[in-house]
Amino acid sequence: MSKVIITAAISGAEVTQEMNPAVPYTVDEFVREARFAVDAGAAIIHLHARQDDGSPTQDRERFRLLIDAIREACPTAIIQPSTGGATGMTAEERLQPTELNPEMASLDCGTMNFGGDEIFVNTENMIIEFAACMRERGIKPELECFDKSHIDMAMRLVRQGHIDRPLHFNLVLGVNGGAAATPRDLIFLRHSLPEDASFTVSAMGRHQLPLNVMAMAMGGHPRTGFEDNIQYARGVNAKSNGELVARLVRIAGEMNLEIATPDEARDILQMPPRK
Ligand code: KMH
Ligand code: ZN
Repeated sequence: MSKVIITAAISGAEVTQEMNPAVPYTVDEFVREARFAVDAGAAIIHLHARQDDGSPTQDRERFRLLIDAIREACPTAIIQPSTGGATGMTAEERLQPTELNPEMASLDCGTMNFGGDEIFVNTENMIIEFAACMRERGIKPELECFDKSHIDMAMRLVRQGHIDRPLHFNLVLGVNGGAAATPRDLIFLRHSLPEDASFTVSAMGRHQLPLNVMAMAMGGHPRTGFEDNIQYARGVNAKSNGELVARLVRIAGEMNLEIATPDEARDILQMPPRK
C-alpha cells in the first residue's frame, strides 16, 4: 500500500499572531514551525512568505531567505512555495518564488469569490502562464482545486498540452466561494479526478481533521497546518504546526498506514530524486 504524504501549510497569508501567537512571521519563527512539522512527520512544507510584521509577501528575496533557512534546518523536506500568495497580488508578483527553482509549487486552477468584494483571480490565461513557467523550470505543480470546475479547468489544460502528467491535486474544501467541507463534496471531487492522479485534501477550520482522515481512508494524502486551521480543538489554539502533524501521524498509525519520508514522497509523486 502506498504511504501517506503529510503536507504542513505552516503559515498561509491570512492568519495572524493575534489569532494564534505561534503563526510564523520572522525567519526564525518559520524555521521553528517547519522543523516541528518535519520532525513530527511532514514531508512537504507548503510555504507562504511573510515580512517580519506579518504582512504577506511574494518577494523573491524573502522567499530565498526562508527557503535557505528551512532547507538548512530540514534538509530533506520538499519545500512547496505558494504561487497563490494573497488576494490583490499581480501574476508577476505571485510568480516570484518560481525564480528560485523550487522542486514543487502550488498552481491555482480557478478564480474564487472569497466574499464581499474579495476575488482571488486565476484567469485561464494566468493558469496557462503559471503552468508554462513551472514546466520551463522543472517545477512540479500541485493543482489547487477549490471546486469541481477547477478540476475541469485543470483537465482541459492537460488535454491542451499546458500541464503534464503525472498529476497531483490538492482538493481544498470549505473556503468561501468553493466546495463545502463535507464528506459528500469530498467524495464528489475525489471521483471527478482522473484515475491515475494522486491527491491531497485540505479543509478549513474544524473540518480539517475529519476530512484529512477521510483523505487517508480514500487513498489520498492529508494537508494540515495553520494556513487552514489554527486550533487543536474547539477554542484551543494549536501550540505548533508540529502538534497538528503529530496527531495525523498517530491516527494514520491506528489506520495501519505508514507515513512517507520526503524522499518517499518524491517517489510517490514521481518527482526527480532530491539533488
Ligand atoms: N491565500 C490564497 C489567496 C495557494 O497557496 O496557492 C491562495 C492560496 C492558494 O493559499
Ligand atoms: Zn497556500
